[in-house]
Amino acid sequence: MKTIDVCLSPDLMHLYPVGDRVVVVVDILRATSCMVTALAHGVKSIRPFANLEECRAIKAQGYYTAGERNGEKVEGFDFGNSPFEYMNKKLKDEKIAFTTTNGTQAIAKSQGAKEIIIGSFINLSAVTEYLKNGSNNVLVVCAAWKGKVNLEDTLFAGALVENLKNNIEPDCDAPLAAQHLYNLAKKDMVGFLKGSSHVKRLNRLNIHKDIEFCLTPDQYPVVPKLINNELILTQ
Ligand code: 3SL
Repeated sequence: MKTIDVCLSPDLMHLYPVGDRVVVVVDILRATSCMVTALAHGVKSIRPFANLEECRAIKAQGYYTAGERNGEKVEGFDFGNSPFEYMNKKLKDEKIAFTTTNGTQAIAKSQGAKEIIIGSFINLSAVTEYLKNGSNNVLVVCAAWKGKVNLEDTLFAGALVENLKNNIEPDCDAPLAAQHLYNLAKKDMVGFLKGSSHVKRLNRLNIHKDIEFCLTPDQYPVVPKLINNELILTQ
């Protein structure tokens, strides 16, 4: 049987060889939720950058610049990191260069994987089906917060483990821990996450509606995939 493991922080990536795995990068609040929303609403491609200045520089090549640092839109960028900004007709068939505090860093640290796809609650079932049908072992990479484990990405990893329990076997204890946590939280994820660090951080910035949106499963049946350094929809 195929296996699924969970890397709870990008700082633990050295423990996980990725060359033969499909990596699911997850940053529920909010980077991967934005990526899924943007592509589902017709954005042509998203180029993720770990480095802010490299992201800024590529604007000259016809990209919109987007993203945040510490939750706030980067000065001079076209868009920030709220999924609602990407439900925008102006962005149809356009290319976006995207950089965030944790999400795009996790993508950079996953380079070398057999495949890199993007997961969030809003495309949970599509990602589940994709992994069920694939032939590779799975690693879920939680973007976390500056190396520190967070609850919302762990819950998503647990949701995948739970959904795939008849098809893919947990590789170690992190997937089991995530699965238990998800089963505790699934009836009311917003309530479960009330005291979590990033929810408190976003609430301090008055970003409330994004939280509920990002925790609402299955809004888009799409699976963004990294191909030649660009996230695109292949199906
Ligand atoms: O760290 C990230 O990648 C962001 O998603 C964080 S924030 O939600 O924009 O604060």
